[in-house]
Amino acid sequence: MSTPTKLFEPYKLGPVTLPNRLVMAPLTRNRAVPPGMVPNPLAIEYYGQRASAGLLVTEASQVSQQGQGYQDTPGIYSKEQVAGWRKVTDRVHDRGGRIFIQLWHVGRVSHTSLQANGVAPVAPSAVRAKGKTFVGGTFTDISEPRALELSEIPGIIESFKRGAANALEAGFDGVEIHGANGYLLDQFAKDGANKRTDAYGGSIENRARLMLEVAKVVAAQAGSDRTGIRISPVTPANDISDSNPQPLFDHIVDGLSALKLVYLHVVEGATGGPRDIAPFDYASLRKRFGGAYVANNGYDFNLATKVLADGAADLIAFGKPFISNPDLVERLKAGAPLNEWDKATFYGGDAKGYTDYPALKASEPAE
Ligand code: 8OZ
Repeated sequence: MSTPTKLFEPYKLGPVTLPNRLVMAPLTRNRAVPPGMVPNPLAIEYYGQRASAGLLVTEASQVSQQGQGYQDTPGIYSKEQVAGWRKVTDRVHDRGGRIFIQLWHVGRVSHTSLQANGVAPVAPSAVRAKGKTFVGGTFTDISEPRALELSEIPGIIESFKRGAANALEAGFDGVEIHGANGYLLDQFAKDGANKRTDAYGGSIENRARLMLEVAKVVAAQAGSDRTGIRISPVTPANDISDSNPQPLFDHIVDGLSALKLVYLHVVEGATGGPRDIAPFDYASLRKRFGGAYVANNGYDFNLATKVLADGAADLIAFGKPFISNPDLVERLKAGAPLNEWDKATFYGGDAKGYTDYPALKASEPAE
């Protein structure tokens, strides 16, 4: 046996008891079925195969058509989508698992071809993100956005609220608000994208307002003890930036803690990249937040074991290792080798690279 680890100890997350500290991070897979953006039937097997995770968080799922930024990502705004997700949650629960859905609005990270009538994507300000999105089978420049009118903001908040209501109807154990990676809520929070001069721009309080208002209504809808949120204070993902992220996120996390959200999921560093891209005091967030701290980005068994032992996190979210290892929990427990992931099948496609990664053979020792 290796170092003693807390990774396989249970954790009480609000009303839900997790059998271990591993969270499957939200992972975009672009296999939803157009035109309705209903979860692929293969998603039933995909999530079901991974039910031994302490908690599964689904791929980011748009709360409205306007909130979609890439081809074939699933939604959580129509009856058909809710029915599709119901089959996923039933399978996960039949296998003894727990699953939250990630509620998403991409804001400016979109393309006119995904928007109703080909209109411009929406953003806090008319500032284009330099970067690409994936539409029509190829990487294409992100479109020029238009600034949301003040009068449209209640509609955005309402779309997250409806997403939360739909999530419960679809049988999810809870929801994770996507406040990270340069999407709408992160765009409002950070001054690289938010140039507004109204109540949603300028000061830290104003820029944090939309994220906190969304968190408030979602928590009221789903229950604060079934509502988590994901943030990424210093990521450069999707061309996002902020001139002074520490006081911004200290303020945001104070607000989230006051709302009694059940967890704070933090992408530490550059999403899917270096953890040390910019100095940031994550311990400050941990200290300010009353609920569970979920740490993410580049964790392996040893780093996870260390931060859990140090009390720096309660749960650890693993991304790519869960793509290629449906039984990641059992493999880490056994010290068994992990399957390699194939980047070519991350986004789009069929069962290949989705539901065909093998679990350990039953004949191999479990411990
Ligand atoms: C990879 C590709 C497309 C979207 C994120 C939802 O970064 C995403 C995403 C990741 O949060």
